[in-house]
Amino acid sequence: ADKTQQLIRGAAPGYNDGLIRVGMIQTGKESDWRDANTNDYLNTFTKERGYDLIYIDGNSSSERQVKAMYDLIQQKVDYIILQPIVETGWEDAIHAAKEAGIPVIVADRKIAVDETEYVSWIGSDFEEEGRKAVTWLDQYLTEQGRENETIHIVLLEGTEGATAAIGRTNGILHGVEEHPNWTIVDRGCANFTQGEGQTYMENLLSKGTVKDIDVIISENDNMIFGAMKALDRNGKSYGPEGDIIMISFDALHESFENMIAGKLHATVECNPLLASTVETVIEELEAGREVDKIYNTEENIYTYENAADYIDQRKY
Ligand code: GYE
Repeated sequence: ADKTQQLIRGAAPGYNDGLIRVGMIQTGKESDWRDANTNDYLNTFTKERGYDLIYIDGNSSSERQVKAMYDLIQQKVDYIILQPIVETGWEDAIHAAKEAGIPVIVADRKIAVDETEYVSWIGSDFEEEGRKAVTWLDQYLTEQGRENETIHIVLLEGTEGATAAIGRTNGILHGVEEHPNWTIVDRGCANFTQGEGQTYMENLLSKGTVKDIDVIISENDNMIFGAMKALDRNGKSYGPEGDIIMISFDALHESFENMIAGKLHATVECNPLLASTVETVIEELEAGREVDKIYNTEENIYTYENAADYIDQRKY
């Protein structure tokens, strides 16, 4: 920040230190993706780099997140970064920030409010991620000569009402609809956590209602790691060296290890490193320039066939 900006800033007494005060509302600690995302913010918005970061962990509670927004407004921060758990329930809090003249930058998941209420949204095209997973499955089954077989799919879903879950589910279900021989034999929410992924799969296997599982699609890596534990305990084989086709999302380093070990077929990349784009938006606003409404991240899909080529470059 230049001198003029430093003088304007810090209206609240005691904060006239020239730092840009940024309030950040995080979802919680539900996954390894989330840890990478949190660390990225903590490493970007440092005092050394000119920021005073007020980091708030939402503890997986939407109410807590909304309350945090009002707290930050009261503290008169310069910017609010919002990473919402769910899309709904934000109208009043977002509007209050706007009235207070505090720019809100939404990142990762989205909020269901008019787009004039916030500055920008930075994140992934989750529906496209879902489509990538089914496109890969389609190709793989064809390669295996199984394109006309009945394919029984279990879908492990992320948090209800979260953009990442809504988008991925939509992309996946559209793909399933296009294949009359594919059928979802079971689907349910495991909140993006490894523990719930394991419990969900253990319950499913112990109920015994689903006889055939050809594919498990999990809306993040941690839930599939949990599912793997449940499969192990029930003596079910999976991955390229086993029976069940395993697909997940995020592309964590641990998933590359699993793909190399023959336990995971494919993972759709979702980039958690959003802080530098958020910072760019703040810098543009500081300079009085216009910013885009949407910044999408570039993403790939990785498979057990190419995992060894990429594992060394993976940052999270
Ligand atoms: O896939 C999951 C995390 O919102 C994109 O949330 C994010 C998702 C990510 O907990 O692992």
